[in-house]
Amino acid sequence: MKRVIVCLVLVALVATTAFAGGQGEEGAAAAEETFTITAGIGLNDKSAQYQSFEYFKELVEENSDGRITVDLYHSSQLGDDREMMEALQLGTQEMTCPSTAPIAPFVDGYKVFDLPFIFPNEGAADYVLDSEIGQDLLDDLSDIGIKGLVYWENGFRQLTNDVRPVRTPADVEGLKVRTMENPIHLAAWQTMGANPTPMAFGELFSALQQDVVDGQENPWGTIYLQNFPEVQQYTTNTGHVYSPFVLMIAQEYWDNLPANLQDVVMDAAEKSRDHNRDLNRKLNAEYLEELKDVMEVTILSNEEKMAFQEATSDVYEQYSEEIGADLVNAVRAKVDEYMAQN
Ligand code: KDG
Repeated sequence: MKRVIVCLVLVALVATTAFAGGQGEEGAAAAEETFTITAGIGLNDKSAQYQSFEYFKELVEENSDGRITVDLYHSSQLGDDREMMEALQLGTQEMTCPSTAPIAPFVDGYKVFDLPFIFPNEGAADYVLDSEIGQDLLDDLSDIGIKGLVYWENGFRQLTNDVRPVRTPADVEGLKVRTMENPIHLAAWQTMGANPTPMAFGELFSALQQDVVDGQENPWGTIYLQNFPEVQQYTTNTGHVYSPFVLMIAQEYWDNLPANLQDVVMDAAEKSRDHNRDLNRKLNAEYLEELKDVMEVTILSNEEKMAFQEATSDVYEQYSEEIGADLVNAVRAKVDEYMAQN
């Protein structure tokens, strides 16, 4: 009988300890704070940019053991690039990924990427963006309450319009071209004799449809996936500007993330950068082929492209001082370094 009582007491003790232990773990888990990242972009959910955000989400949620949830929004559901950056500053949204052009009104240095033809190819762009020059510009965002994580890719921008095929700068004369909200883009189209209008991306399709503007410029993937061929007949591989994307997060939110979760986010940002660049390049090439079936595509020779480069070269002088001549020269030197090695 005594033995039975001892056994019962022991069983009760073990059960109580196990329960208390379980409760302790649950208690600790409950005490581990969880986080939500609300992220928005302007492009639609078929874009390489959205697919890269899905990859980022997967990595972050898995590697944080569910402590961070990423909620994604596309098609300017949360606003345009400028509005979403302002939301990061206000703390009402955590992440976005704008082109560098709409960042330039916040931080002058970003204008360097808007100089026409500054990057001869994607390799040179990667080389500059992933160097100290690119990192310094990411760091400069902390002055406006934003942490720049890495550069993704929007890509080389190509002209579309609904008036005529464009083969020379003279063909651009008088065209009403929508540009991103950036003074250098405006100046470049003005020097070619066009009539540029800055406009948020979310308004672009209906502006083309209603003939508020005759044309616009964006990479092949965007032209195809945003259904621009429905409202645009002609496109030319002007490749006049390479648009980087900046993956960014609200500085205050970042500062409040525990260090191990900051590592998870940074690691996912870097992995998704490589994923994004590969995917974007593959899709841009594929969509150019698709576009040939639905638009009149003009492919310029290198010489013909040079005419566009010459026609826009005044913009360098006009803006060098504002951007910082040292920065412009540093980017050019870095591009030359890349071209000498490749
Ligand atoms: O998601 C990115 C878009 O918001 C925008 O940056 C696309 O290149 C773009 C444009 O023309 O506005």
